[in-house]
Amino acid sequence: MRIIAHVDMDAFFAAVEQRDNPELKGKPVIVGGQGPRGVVSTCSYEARKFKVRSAMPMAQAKKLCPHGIFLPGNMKRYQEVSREVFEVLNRFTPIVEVASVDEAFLDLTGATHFYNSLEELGEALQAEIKKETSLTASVGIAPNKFLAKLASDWRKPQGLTIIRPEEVAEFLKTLPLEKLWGVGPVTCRTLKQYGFNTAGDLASVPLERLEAILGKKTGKVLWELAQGHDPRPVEVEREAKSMGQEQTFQVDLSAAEVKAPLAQLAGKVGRRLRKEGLAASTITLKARYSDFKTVTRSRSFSTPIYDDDTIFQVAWEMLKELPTAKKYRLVGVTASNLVSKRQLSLFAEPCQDDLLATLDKLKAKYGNQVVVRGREIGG
Ligand code: TTP
Ligand code: MG
Repeated sequence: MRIIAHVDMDAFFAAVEQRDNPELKGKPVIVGGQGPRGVVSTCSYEARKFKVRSAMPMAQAKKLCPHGIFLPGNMKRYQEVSREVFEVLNRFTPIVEVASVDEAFLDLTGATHFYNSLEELGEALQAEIKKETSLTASVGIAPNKFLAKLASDWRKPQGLTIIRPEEVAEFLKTLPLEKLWGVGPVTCRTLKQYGFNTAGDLASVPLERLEAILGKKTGKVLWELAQGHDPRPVEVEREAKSMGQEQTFQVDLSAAEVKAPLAQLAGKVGRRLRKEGLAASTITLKARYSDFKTVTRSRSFSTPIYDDDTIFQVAWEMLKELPTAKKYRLVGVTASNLVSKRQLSLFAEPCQDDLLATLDKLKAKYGNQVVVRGREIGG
């Protein structure tokens, strides 16, 4: 049997702010976009008493908690602290999967014999994180990832919840469907129409019944989860470290002629980022001149990006800064220092996101040429 832990930092962005500025300790701190359409990224537990929540419009948070301390957030800082946390986790096992900026899975199967009990192991994780970063974490320990994540969420902040194999059925019996991995609002509504309300309800019918309602694939996955089964391994490097696209030209091109292909490359990189739900803190331009000399230029941002326009603008500016008389054999655009987009609600632009999603869908269905932006054909 495997022993999997899920570690989730408490009120992460807000806790970092409170740690870096002790005057904020014990106060309702709300981190999020400050613009008219800004949303709450997260808030301290003091602010949660006023019913402020992640993803809530900032204006609403201000009404609920007028005396709160509202901060714009500093992604670069949170990523630094995040790395400190992951370093601590790596002392317990090399099998650490970074699930988000403040969340990780650990396969501790081989580490348990150093401890007298799973409680002791969980407490050691929390204590070591606290000692090194002065931050608190909630920890869940269970036989698989699905259950470990449920467990870390069970009691927050500073919770430690252990689900032993013999406790799994009891734990799932009353678990609302929404908590099952991959159950979105649509699936949830469908299942409720058939009278299912909890994981226990799903577990109590034959597999074929769920396959008939949800299709073979989804039906099986959910039925297995409802039994408390989750075979997924802890994957050490789940996220790509970078994603890039490059193009070699039939004939060498001038800077002006490179503009259109560069825009197409930026669009491809943007689309891949969005498909994976990622955003890039760094964009790198690669250029090979007609004499085969190759140069790269990089630019980093504190607000990670994922839209074609910005990726293109950044790459194009870097290209314009290269010596003007050069001709190009090849150009490439690479996105790196990737973060998951969920961490970015701080900066989200809903309208732009809707447009991008629609364009991505069209291109996936009808091919890259279905919608072409002016600059991609030299406009
Ligand atoms: P969470 O772990 O979901 O939230 P949290 O750590 O702030 O609070 P807790 O775990 O104690 O409930 O997310 C981690 C960070 O990701 C969070 O600090 C801010 C960011 N985040 C967003 O930017 N937008 C969101 O909608 C959510 C849920 C999180
Ligand atoms: Mg958290």
